[in-house]
Amino acid sequence: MNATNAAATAPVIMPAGLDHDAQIRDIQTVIIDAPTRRSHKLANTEVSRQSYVLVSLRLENGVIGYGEASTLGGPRWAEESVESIKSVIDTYLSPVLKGRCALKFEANAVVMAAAAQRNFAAKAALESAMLDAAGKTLGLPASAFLGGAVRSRFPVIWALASGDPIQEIEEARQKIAAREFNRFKIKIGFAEPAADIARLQAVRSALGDDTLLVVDVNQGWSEATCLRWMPALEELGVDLVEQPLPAGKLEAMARVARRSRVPLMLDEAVFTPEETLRGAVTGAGSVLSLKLVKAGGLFAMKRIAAIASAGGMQLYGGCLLESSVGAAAHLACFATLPTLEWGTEHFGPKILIEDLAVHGLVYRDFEVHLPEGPGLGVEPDPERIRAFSRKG
Ligand code: MUC
Ligand code: MG
Repeated sequence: MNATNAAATAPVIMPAGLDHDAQIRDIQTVIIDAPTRRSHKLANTEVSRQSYVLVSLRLENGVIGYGEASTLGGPRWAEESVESIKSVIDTYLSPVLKGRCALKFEANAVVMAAAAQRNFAAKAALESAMLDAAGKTLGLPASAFLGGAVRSRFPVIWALASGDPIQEIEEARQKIAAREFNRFKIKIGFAEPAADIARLQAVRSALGDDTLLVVDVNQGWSEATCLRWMPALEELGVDLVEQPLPAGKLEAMARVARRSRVPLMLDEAVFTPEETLRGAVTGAGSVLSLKLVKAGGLFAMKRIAAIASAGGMQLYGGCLLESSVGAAAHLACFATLPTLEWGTEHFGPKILIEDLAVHGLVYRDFEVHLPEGPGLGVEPDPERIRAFSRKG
């Protein structure tokens, strides 16, 4: 027998009792609609309530792990909605996971992949809950299962997305004064390009040339619009332009990237490892936004980050307005990446009027901190979960 076969047939040894204690006994899902401090506008949607599916996964030892799946405007940002996520988990994923050991993360991912195609947000929420439960059982942070943290604080970006430059300048100034955020992302693509550029000009001159500015077009421009307006973004000293073109148009985005002096970031265009490889090979972007709703889990997200890095891309810790529960899962993975050139944009907990966690993430001196403690290091607040859970 060669070494590979020997490894495949060797029994998996678990510490005494753990295989039984860490068995998944029950999985519950609830849809949450949490009000935001202001309306958040994107090229393809606008939200004033942020919707999540909260997963509670109970082990045989009584420990409960939590995971969160975030969406933006129903199935508008991506194809999953909270209704579909809840239904896929309840109907297809929970039944195949129940009775399995929560610590067998990769094997559980294989089982989920066989039970449902794609549905990445649903799978990521379940894997987050497994990591939370496993960490609480063993007294380890979730990051320990991914190789351990190489950083515990992240420079953090705030998104300006009301569409009103006066409000946005005021909001940015408040964030800087509170020493929470001094880097900004601006959502464009919902107005005529000339109006977007005028709005950007106002924000840029109010915040000064040194302020880091990312522009997210959310697929709102064509190649022709890019040819006409990218020079104006360069002129304004924009640091990064995110997903200007529709997700499927990688070659067109590569042509825009070749002409641009501002780096382009791939977001909606890249979910899977194969799409990551293609994004790198075509040269469609030189930065990748990492999100659990795209990757389908923390282990997969780490693999995608490695493919992107190997292809020459820089990494950006993306978000989908998660609460501290979902954001903590992202940070657990981002903390273990050898490089994370652009830090993260996990501002979600701060845009909610009330975060879903008891003690949410800490934002201090323009950085967000990796929570300490076992598992994800944050606990949902039962009162708020009850208050914001969808009735009926
Ligand atoms: C996106 O496309 O990046 C993340 C931040 C934000 O403002 O919108 C989301 C989605
Ligand atoms: Mg984006």
